[in-house]
Amino acid sequence: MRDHRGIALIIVLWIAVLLSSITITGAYLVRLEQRQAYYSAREVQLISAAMAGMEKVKAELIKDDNVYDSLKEGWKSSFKDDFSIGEVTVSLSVEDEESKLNLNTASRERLAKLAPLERAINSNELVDSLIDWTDKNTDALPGGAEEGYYKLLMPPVQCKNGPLDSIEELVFVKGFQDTKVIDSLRKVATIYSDGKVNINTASLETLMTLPKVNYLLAQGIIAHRNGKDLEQGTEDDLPYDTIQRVEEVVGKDVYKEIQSLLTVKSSYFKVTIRTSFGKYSKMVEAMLYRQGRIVQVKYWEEV
Ligand SMILES: [Ca+2]
Ligand SMILES: [Ca+2]
Ligand SMILES: [Ca+2]
Repeated sequence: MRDHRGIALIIVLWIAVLLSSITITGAYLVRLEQRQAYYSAREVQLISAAMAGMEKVKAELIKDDNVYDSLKEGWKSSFKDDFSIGEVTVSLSVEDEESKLNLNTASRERLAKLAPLERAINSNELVDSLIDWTDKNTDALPGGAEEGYYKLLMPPVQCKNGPLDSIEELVFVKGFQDTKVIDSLRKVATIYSDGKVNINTASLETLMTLPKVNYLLAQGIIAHRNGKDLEQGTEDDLPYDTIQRVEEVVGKDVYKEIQSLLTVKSSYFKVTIRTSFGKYSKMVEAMLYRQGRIVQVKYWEEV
């Protein structure tokens, strides 16, 4: 009898242990589900704030004066400081793609003068390979490569013989396997403009790719538009309202060489948005295309 009681007690204890472990597992599962729901709600909150941020940029671009585009205008200057959307902090920056050199349309001379390509040890290889990759013909330049080279790779690669669809595509091009060059190009090169450079927004690196424009002239173009305080994007800036106005700075001869490569307006605007709440954050990149008063989203990418 005593033994039986003992066994019964053990069974009860075992059942209690089993039940409690089931309860623990159950509670754990419930907690995990709650946490997942919490994560995705947080994610939704961060993405919604990023979308709201992008809408603010669109609104600025729609109300912007389209005579020229400069760094003191609302699409650029309104986003210098972080702002809040609900509980989410939004850091946002806008760059016009016309401030950069278009890799699909630039001449060999200009590509060779673009800082990340000019400074690379294998500069000739990079420039020739890029041109061979995008030009329609199959004749390889001295430092370049065409399908004969790419089809022997393991695995073989199809030589594009057409324009780049993204800067990242360069990773397939001969000589570009050092991704540092691609990273630097992301800041000064584009594939989105019509090929003309906006003299109101162009960086020093971009301006220095123009024929006959050296460091001093490029500095001069920037100093002139920055106004008296020498700072860009401030109230006293003096944007070029027409391309002719740059002639005063560069002189007649240089102006004749570069005028067909210039613009004072921009159409493509890259928006980089970081949203954060506590330890959670999200990065998004979007490309906006403006035509008149219409702004389209070309891509939206979580990075
Ligand atoms: Ca404008
Ligand atoms: Ca080719
Ligand atoms: Ca200024």
